[in-house]
Amino acid sequence: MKVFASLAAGALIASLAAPAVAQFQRPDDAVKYRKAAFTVMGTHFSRIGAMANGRVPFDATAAANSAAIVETMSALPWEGFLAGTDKGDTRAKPEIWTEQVKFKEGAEKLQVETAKLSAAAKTGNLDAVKAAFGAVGQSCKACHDVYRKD
Ligand code: ASC
Repeated sequence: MKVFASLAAGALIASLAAPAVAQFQRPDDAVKYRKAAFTVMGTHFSRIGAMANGRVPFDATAAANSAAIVETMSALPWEGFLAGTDKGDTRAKPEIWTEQVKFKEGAEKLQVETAKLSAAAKTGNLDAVKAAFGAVGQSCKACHDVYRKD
């Protein structure tokens, strides 16, 4: 038991000390992961946008479902921004890695705003959804303007 406990503790320490890249098989997998998260987030955000802009009728249940997905997805891309993954099939600008504090602030701001969007969507009030949708969109855009290549 003692041996098992020390092995388990050793494994835990090793996993905590492991470089972030160990979370992915290859750096390219980290790029794919963050892009996948953004794709799912953008898909569901656009569905809410279509309702907020009156392009499709407001469906409160569908909006709430999409908003919950957007909120969940907004937590995910960030672990994919491993050091060195500004290369390859990505529009991520190198400034992400030289401005980590500012980048993290943007990521956190997005998560705050998507939580508000999800709360607004649960009320079923279209005006509340519109306002929260706008705030999330501004948060998306703020980072894209600075940290994403066109
Ligand atoms: C979207 C989407 C984004 C944001 C951004 C908001 O629907 O895919 O990246 O909104 O355009 O400014």
